[in-house]
Amino acid sequence: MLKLYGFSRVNEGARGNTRDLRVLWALEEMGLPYEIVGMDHPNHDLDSSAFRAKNLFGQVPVIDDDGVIVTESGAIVIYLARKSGRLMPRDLAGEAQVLRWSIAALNTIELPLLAGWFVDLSGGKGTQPSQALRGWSEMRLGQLDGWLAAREFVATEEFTVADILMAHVLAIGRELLKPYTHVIAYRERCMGRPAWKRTINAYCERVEAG
Ligand SMILES: N[C@@H](CCC(=O)N[C@@H](CS)C(=O)NCC(=O)O)C(=O)O
Repeated sequence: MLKLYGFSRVNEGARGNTRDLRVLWALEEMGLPYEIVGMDHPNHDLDSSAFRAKNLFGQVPVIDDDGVIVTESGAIVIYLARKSGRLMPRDLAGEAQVLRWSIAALNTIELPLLAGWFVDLSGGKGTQPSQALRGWSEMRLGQLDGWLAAREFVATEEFTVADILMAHVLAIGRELLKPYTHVIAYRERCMGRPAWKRTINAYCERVEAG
């Protein structure tokens, strides 16, 4: 049975936003059977040598699919899409669009949003680097808004794993999103899916704050 290493306890600020949710959401959409190996972050479960042998960075999510270890949320959801034949076209051209937008989510969009969030959280709010990162984020969100104006989903006409990654990444910049109405509508469209609602509800019941 496929094992997903995800949080069972994590600090209050991160709870509900952690990247294991990307994988849980994908598994729920695909209907693949799996079991969760709960990791207690405050208890330093991620620092154990057994876990570090699976992910040298000591981070979740990780999957162990009968000995196939995959880390990195983007790589995991793409692996699961290929395994299940769901949430990604099977033809090369369609798959290329999913790869393109998965990498755009994790690099072009997540990078400025995450860096800006981190600088502000670390006491840099209002500083020149914080403002520069905000400007960078706004530029990318404006460009994405234009792309989404005439599209239901980001990569293809159907919902794909690229949408899981993009919708989840956009949570980081929630307060910056306000002017970008197409981005907001897109995120709501993705997060309105029954599989996401089941995923976040089960996570909130299971994962403790600590
Ligand atoms: N690039 C990785 C990042 C994973 C990551 O940042 N995981 C966080 C939770 S969202 C984590 O495990 N943090 C605990 C730590 O770094 O100690 C991915 O996309 O999977």
